[in-house]
Amino acid sequence: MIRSVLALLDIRPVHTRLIAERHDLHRYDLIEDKQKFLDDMGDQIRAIVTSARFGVPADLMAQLPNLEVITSFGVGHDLIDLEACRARGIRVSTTPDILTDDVADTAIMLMHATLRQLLAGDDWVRSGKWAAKGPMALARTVRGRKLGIVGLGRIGQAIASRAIPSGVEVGYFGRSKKAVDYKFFDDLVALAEWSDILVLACPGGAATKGIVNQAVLDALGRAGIVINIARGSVIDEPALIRALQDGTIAGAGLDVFDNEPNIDPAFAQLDNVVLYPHLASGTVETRDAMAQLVVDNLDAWDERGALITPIV
Ligand code: 8YV
Repeated sequence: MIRSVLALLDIRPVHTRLIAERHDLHRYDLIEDKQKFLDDMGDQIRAIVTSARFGVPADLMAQLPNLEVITSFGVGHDLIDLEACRARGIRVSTTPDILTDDVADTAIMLMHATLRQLLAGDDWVRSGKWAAKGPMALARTVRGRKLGIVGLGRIGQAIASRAIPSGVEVGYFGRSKKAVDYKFFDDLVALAEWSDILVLACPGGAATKGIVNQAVLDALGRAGIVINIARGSVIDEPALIRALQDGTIAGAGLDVFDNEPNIDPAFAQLDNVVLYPHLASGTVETRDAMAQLVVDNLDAWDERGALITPIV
């Protein structure tokens, strides 16, 4: 038994119960006096259960001197200081692969919903405009468009393989050229200039903060759309909002934002965006599989001191 596990959230009720049955579990999110808990119990905590959304705040990590392992529910690790973990010998696991399909599906869903004006169409039907005014204005086809993917990792590649049958040409920007047939760009502005649809599928964190800036949006142009299933931080969000307001780009489909869930209210005023509440991996099946992998990582650490899907 790992003495003791600190969970920052309920990953899934069944799986949280499994952890509680197997380990001495403390639910940090339910503890009222967190500082007292840390003062009393901080040195007992050997493992953290967190998520891509919560990460591990530096001041919390600093108060857990005997922390050995962090198991995160999600694939992004931009809110966990991996260097600090390495320095302290803390091992870290995430839940890769099992969420790739659902996240890629979400990118494709947002792409079609944005281009084909799904929300305007829904409103056209519901509000009675269809009966009152006749057919809605036509949308634009996806076929023949150029799809630029920022970050051709597992999720980026899954997006590409789903987009190709829709008749798009794929290009990508990333740290390195990959062994794929898609067009490689070593410059993000050049990718945006080439693209009709720019899909962000790169990790968040300092290395990608604000890389989709005004120059990139200008290069994407008036008919261009942005799809973001990566992190809000990848886009200079004020620049994105301005570009959507003044027609610098045509639209956006967004699963992620700065300051979630208290996002900039300007988004709700825009009729050229499709907004989704950071739910790309949010299916019962995928979230259950992710939660099971968190449980399995904890057990593997407990039983043999090894993680199944380590990143550190
Ligand atoms: C997580 C995510 O599911 O995996 C990631 O990086 O952003 C999401 O898929 C989410 O953070 C879980 O809370």
